[in-house]
Amino acid sequence: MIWRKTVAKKSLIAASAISLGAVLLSACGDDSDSGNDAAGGGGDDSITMGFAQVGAESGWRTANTKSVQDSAKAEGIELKFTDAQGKQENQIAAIRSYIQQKVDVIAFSPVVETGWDAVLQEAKAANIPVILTDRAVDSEDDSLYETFLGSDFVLEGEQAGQWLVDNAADADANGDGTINVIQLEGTTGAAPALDRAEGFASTIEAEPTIEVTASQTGDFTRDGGKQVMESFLQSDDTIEVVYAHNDDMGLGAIEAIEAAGKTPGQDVKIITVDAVKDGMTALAEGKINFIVECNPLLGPQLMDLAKKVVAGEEVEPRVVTEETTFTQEQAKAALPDRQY
Ligand code: GYE
Repeated sequence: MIWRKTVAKKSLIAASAISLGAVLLSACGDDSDSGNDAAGGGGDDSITMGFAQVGAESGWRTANTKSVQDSAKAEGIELKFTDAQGKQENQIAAIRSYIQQKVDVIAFSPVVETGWDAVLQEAKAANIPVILTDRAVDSEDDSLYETFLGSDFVLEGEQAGQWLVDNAADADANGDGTINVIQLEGTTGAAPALDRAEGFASTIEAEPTIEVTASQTGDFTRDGGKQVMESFLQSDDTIEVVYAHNDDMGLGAIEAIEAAGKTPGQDVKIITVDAVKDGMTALAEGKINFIVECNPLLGPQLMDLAKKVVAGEEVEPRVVTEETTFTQEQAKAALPDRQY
């Protein structure tokens, strides 16, 4: 999509990835909690944030929620938190209620990319700044939010695809010269599902033996991944690779693969995104082959940005989180210190 490409470009020029350490340091040195009463608030200096979370669909989301809650507490920011249970209408209702309550700043992780302009116009009219966290919106009007803090999902898809290109020969379990890949997509219409599919597809083009033969949403849940994988396995006995848009769906697929009498990680190679503890454990055990990290610990950066926008300071329009990738050996080394 044009908008996303523009932002990606903008991010290369304008946004510097803030390292977590630097943010933590600066956050430690600043406990001024400056409020912007023009934007609402209770007339004192404390900041109230309304946060509309997607839901609790995955290990990533659980870690993200905890990070936001812990960081708000640490920074003395009053957090009003809602869980939209995966429904856009619930998120819109939560944002409207934050506008009514005249919070100082609204942050949310949009469940899907489109359909936000009306409610964001309402926040703008009420003079309440909005921060997009984790997922982007698809809107022509970038004056509707101050900044977008989160990962580069296209890059994540590219990294997943690159691993497969590099390991193509190894993935051809039945030795017929083609690599039969199935894709477990995230929530339909969500930025990470669209972008992870796009990055993967454009990268595997480099290796014509790789073919995505089926692709379906598992809604970022373990159960969803398991069910879709079960039905794929019933209709196709030649699946050699699973590319799952998150660990949870990959873990569900592992259950289905084992139930079908196959060995995940060997008969069927598995690539996922997130690198939460359960995913990293399966990677270290050899059941997953490669994980692209997506960092859920956005809380410290979010609170830092919130303080700045409430104080009327300029912030970068795009803040990209730093992340890495893990092979099985790297997972073994990283697991003991993994926080989530
Ligand atoms: O990868 C997935 C979660 O938006 C980056 O949402 C997030 C994604 C994450 O459900 O596990």
